[in-house]
Amino acid sequence: TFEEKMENANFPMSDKGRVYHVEVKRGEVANRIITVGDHTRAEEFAQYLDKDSPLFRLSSARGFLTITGKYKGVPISIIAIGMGLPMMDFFVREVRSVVDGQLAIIRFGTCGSIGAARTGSIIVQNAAFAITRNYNYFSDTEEIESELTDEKPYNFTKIFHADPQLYKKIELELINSFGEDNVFTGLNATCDSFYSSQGRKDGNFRDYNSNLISTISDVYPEAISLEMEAFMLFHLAKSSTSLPLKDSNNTILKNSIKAASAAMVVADRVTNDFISPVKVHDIQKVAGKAVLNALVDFELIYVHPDDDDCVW
Ligand code: R1P
Ligand code: URA
Repeated sequence: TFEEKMENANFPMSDKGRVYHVEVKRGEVANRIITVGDHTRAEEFAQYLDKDSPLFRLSSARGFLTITGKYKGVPISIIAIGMGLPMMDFFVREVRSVVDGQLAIIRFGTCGSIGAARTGSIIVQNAAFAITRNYNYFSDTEEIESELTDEKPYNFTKIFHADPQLYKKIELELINSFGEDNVFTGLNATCDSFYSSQGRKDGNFRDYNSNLISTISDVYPEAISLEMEAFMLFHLAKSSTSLPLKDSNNTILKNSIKAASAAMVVADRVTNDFISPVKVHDIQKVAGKAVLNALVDFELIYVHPDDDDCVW
């Protein structure tokens, strides 16, 4: 357990330099990161890391699992974060604070399909917007039911984009592994609930979401998938500040984080089919290698921490 003395309520860190929720410190996370939701997916991907390099593993009390090693000789971290927008926010901000240089972060998750992709296929999410429940709409049911309100039950954000070079590399590796017919590229909706803001019916709550999927098609006809984290990753990458590092042309590097995302379709929201767990593992085995290959092939500017404790 994490019992080091904590300092600085603004951005809490332990006296040994560990961040509060992910619990890693400088030298424990590489600049190239694959992030997943599920811990077993992280462990499956970790099996591909070089056997002749030591594996660093840290499981935090708040549900983050960090595994750092090398793939084809290149330092890589695989980080499982659980689910949802706040977990992505904790992960990106805390890891950014303990890693020097540029970061390349690829999310590999699962998603629902609202387009042509059937279960078992892969969606490269080259852009994302968020759908959040508009809590105000639910504050006065009488008003809603008499349609006296201008509020809408769900809010849609603008679109944020993946890094174009990074997502194209992932797309190419996935097409090489799964074939062109099984890989779709397009816009993703990141939702703040698996249920209400993804248009699932749940008789235990008044969700006012029976038209949500058709509203998505009206607002963003190009949207093809639904999941719960990619938007926050792209949004934070876009908001990331420039680095004091300079590239070979001596210009200051803008946006220190390069991000991309792909997900396997587990829920077909058109046919209502749901994938079997065995199939998920089969797909993960192939997809893990494809994503690792894309990540090590991506150029990054970084500095090895000059620290005896560095695990890579
Ligand atoms: C919901 O079942 C979870 O699956 C998807 C969603 O984004 C959400 O986190 O991704 P992961 O499989 O990576 O967790
Ligand atoms: N993850 C989601 O967020 N939604 C789905 O339908 C499937 C996986």
